[in-house]
Amino acid sequence: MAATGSAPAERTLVLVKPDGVQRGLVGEIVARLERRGLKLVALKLMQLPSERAARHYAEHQGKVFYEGLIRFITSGPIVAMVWQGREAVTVVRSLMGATDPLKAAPGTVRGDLALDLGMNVIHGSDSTARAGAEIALFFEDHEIHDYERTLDRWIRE
Ligand code: D4T
Repeated sequence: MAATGSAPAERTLVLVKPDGVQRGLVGEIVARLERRGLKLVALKLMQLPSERAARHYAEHQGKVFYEGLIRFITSGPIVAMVWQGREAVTVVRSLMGATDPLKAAPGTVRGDLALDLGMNVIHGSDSTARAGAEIALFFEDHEIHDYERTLDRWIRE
Protein backbone atom coordinates (compact mmCIF):
# COMPACT_ATOMS: atom_id res chain seq x y z
CA MET A 1 0.00 0.00 0.00
CA ALA A 2 1.25 3.55 -0.77
CA ALA A 3 2.97 5.16 2.19
CA THR A 4 0.74 8.25 2.18
CA GLY A 5 1.49 8.70 5.88
CA SER A 6 5.01 9.83 5.06
CA ALA A 7 3.92 13.00 3.19
CA PRO A 8 4.77 16.09 5.25
CA ALA A 9 1.84 17.64 7.10
CA GLU A 10 0.73 21.06 5.86
CA ARG A 11 -0.38 24.00 7.99
CA THR A 12 -3.01 26.65 7.36
CA LEU A 13 -4.36 29.72 9.15
CA VAL A 14 -8.05 29.74 10.04
CA LEU A 15 -9.92 32.73 11.50
CA VAL A 16 -13.37 32.68 13.00
CA LYS A 17 -14.37 36.24 12.10
CA PRO A 18 -16.15 38.64 14.52
CA ASP A 19 -19.60 37.53 13.27
CA GLY A 20 -18.74 33.88 14.00
CA VAL A 21 -17.55 34.71 17.53
CA GLN A 22 -20.62 36.89 18.24
CA ARG A 23 -22.95 34.17 16.94
CA GLY A 24 -21.38 31.47 19.11
CA LEU A 25 -20.08 29.45 16.16
CA VAL A 26 -16.51 28.89 17.42
CA GLY A 27 -17.27 25.44 18.83
CA GLU A 28 -19.16 24.37 15.72
CA ILE A 29 -16.29 25.41 13.43
CA VAL A 30 -13.59 23.82 15.62
CA ALA A 31 -15.68 20.62 15.79
CA ARG A 32 -16.01 20.45 11.99
CA LEU A 33 -12.23 20.81 11.52
CA GLU A 34 -11.49 18.26 14.25
CA ARG A 35 -13.98 15.76 12.88
CA ARG A 36 -12.39 16.02 9.43
CA GLY A 37 -9.15 14.80 11.01
CA LEU A 38 -7.09 17.98 11.02
CA LYS A 39 -4.98 18.72 14.10
CA LEU A 40 -5.26 21.98 16.06
CA VAL A 41 -1.73 23.26 16.74
CA ALA A 42 -2.40 26.89 17.80
CA LEU A 43 -5.40 28.93 18.94
CA LYS A 44 -6.08 32.37 20.42
CA LEU A 45 -8.89 34.86 20.94
CA MET A 46 -7.79 38.35 19.93
CA GLN A 47 -8.97 41.68 18.58
CA LEU A 48 -7.10 42.47 15.41
CA PRO A 49 -5.30 45.85 15.37
CA SER A 50 -6.13 47.77 12.15
CA GLU A 51 -2.47 47.83 11.10
CA ARG A 52 -2.34 44.02 11.15
CA ALA A 53 -5.75 43.76 9.45
CA ALA A 54 -4.38 45.99 6.66
CA ARG A 55 -1.41 43.64 6.22
CA HIS A 56 -3.66 40.59 6.20
CA TYR A 57 -5.95 42.08 3.55
CA ALA A 58 -3.27 44.03 1.60
CA GLU A 59 -4.35 42.39 -1.69
CA HIS A 60 -7.77 44.08 -1.38
CA GLN A 61 -6.48 47.59 -0.70
CA GLY A 62 -8.23 50.10 -3.00
CA LYS A 63 -11.23 47.86 -3.69
CA VAL A 64 -14.71 49.22 -2.92
CA PHE A 65 -15.27 46.77 -0.06
CA TYR A 66 -11.82 47.28 1.54
CA GLU A 67 -12.71 49.94 4.16
CA GLY A 68 -15.80 48.00 5.27
CA LEU A 69 -13.78 44.78 5.41
CA ILE A 70 -11.16 46.34 7.71
CA ARG A 71 -13.89 47.88 9.91
CA PHE A 72 -15.63 44.52 10.16
CA ILE A 73 -12.59 42.32 10.87
CA THR A 74 -11.39 44.73 13.60
CA SER A 75 -14.88 45.25 15.10
CA GLY A 76 -14.70 42.53 17.75
CA PRO A 77 -12.75 39.49 18.89
CA ILE A 78 -11.75 36.85 16.38
CA VAL A 79 -10.40 33.36 16.99
CA ALA A 80 -7.13 32.71 15.16
CA MET A 81 -6.02 29.10 14.72
CA VAL A 82 -3.41 27.01 12.97
CA TRP A 83 -4.58 23.63 11.69
CA GLN A 84 -2.25 20.92 10.48
CA GLY A 85 -2.77 17.85 8.34
CA ARG A 86 -2.67 16.34 4.90
CA GLU A 87 -3.42 19.05 2.27
CA ALA A 88 -4.68 21.27 5.11
CA VAL A 89 -4.97 24.39 2.90
CA THR A 90 -7.18 22.71 0.29
CA VAL A 91 -9.16 20.73 2.84
CA VAL A 92 -10.02 23.87 4.84
CA ARG A 93 -10.92 25.88 1.71
CA SER A 94 -13.33 23.16 0.56
CA LEU A 95 -14.81 22.82 4.03
CA MET A 96 -15.35 26.64 4.17
CA GLY A 97 -17.27 26.87 0.88
CA ALA A 98 -17.37 29.73 -1.64
CA THR A 99 -16.54 33.27 -0.44
CA ASP A 100 -20.13 34.37 -1.14
CA PRO A 101 -22.31 32.30 1.20
CA LEU A 102 -25.17 32.41 -1.31
CA LYS A 103 -22.95 30.41 -3.68
CA ALA A 104 -21.48 28.12 -1.02
CA ALA A 105 -22.58 24.50 -1.19
CA PRO A 106 -24.74 23.06 1.58
CA GLY A 107 -22.55 21.11 3.97
CA THR A 108 -19.84 23.78 3.95
CA VAL A 109 -19.38 26.24 6.84
CA ARG A 110 -20.56 29.21 4.78
CA GLY A 111 -23.23 27.17 2.98
CA ASP A 112 -24.71 26.10 6.30
CA LEU A 113 -24.03 29.06 8.59
CA ALA A 114 -23.84 32.33 6.60
CA LEU A 115 -25.85 34.48 4.17
CA ASP A 116 -23.79 37.60 3.46
CA LEU A 117 -20.51 38.14 1.60
CA GLY A 118 -19.45 40.75 4.17
CA MET A 119 -20.18 38.40 7.10
CA ASN A 120 -18.97 35.03 5.94
CA VAL A 121 -17.86 33.69 9.35
CA ILE A 122 -14.53 32.07 8.48
CA HIS A 123 -11.20 32.71 6.78
CA GLY A 124 -8.73 30.11 5.57
CA SER A 125 -5.43 30.65 3.76
CA ASP A 126 -5.80 30.21 0.00
CA SER A 127 -2.34 28.74 -0.79
CA THR A 128 0.56 27.17 1.07
CA ALA A 129 2.69 30.28 0.42
CA ARG A 130 -0.03 32.53 1.87
CA ALA A 131 -0.52 30.13 4.77
CA GLY A 132 3.13 30.52 5.81
CA ALA A 133 2.95 34.33 5.67
CA GLU A 134 -0.44 34.49 7.42
CA ILE A 135 0.62 32.13 10.22
CA ALA A 136 3.69 34.33 10.80
CA LEU A 137 1.43 37.41 10.95
CA PHE A 138 -0.72 35.92 13.71
CA PHE A 139 1.56 33.60 15.71
CA GLU A 140 5.05 33.46 17.16
CA ASP A 141 6.82 30.12 16.61
CA HIS A 142 6.57 29.23 20.31
CA GLU A 143 2.76 29.57 20.20
CA ILE A 144 2.48 26.70 17.71
CA HIS A 145 2.42 23.29 19.35
CA ASP A 146 3.21 20.20 17.34
CA TYR A 147 2.36 17.04 19.23
CA GLU A 148 1.53 13.39 18.68
CA ARG A 149 -2.10 12.30 18.71
CA THR A 150 -2.72 8.62 19.27
CA LEU A 151 -5.75 8.76 16.97
CA ASP A 152 -3.67 9.93 13.99
CA ARG A 153 -2.98 6.31 13.03
CA TRP A 154 -6.74 5.96 12.44
CA ILE A 155 -6.83 9.04 10.20
CA ARG A 156 -3.83 8.50 7.90
CA GLU A 157 -2.49 5.24 6.49
P1 D4T B 1 -11.25 35.50 3.35
O1 D4T B 1 -9.96 36.09 2.84
O2 D4T B 1 -11.97 36.38 4.30
O3 D4T B 1 -11.09 34.12 3.80
O4 D4T B 1 -12.17 35.30 2.12
P2 D4T B 1 -11.85 34.58 0.78
O5 D4T B 1 -10.40 34.25 0.66
O6 D4T B 1 -12.81 33.45 0.62
O7 D4T B 1 -12.21 35.72 -0.21
P3 D4T B 1 -11.46 37.05 -0.61
O8 D4T B 1 -10.04 37.07 -0.16
O9 D4T B 1 -11.77 37.25 -2.05
O10 D4T B 1 -12.27 38.18 0.21
C1 D4T B 1 -11.83 38.63 1.46
C2 D4T B 1 -13.03 39.06 2.28
O11 D4T B 1 -13.63 40.22 1.73
C3 D4T B 1 -15.04 40.13 1.78
N1 D4T B 1 -15.57 40.59 0.48
C4 D4T B 1 -15.05 40.02 -0.64
C5 D4T B 1 -16.53 41.55 0.46
O12 D4T B 1 -16.98 42.05 1.50
N2 D4T B 1 -17.00 41.96 -0.77
C6 D4T B 1 -16.52 41.44 -1.94
O13 D4T B 1 -16.99 41.84 -3.04
C7 D4T B 1 -15.52 40.41 -1.88
C8 D4T B 1 -14.96 39.79 -3.15
C9 D4T B 1 -15.30 38.72 2.05
C10 D4T B 1 -14.13 38.09 2.28
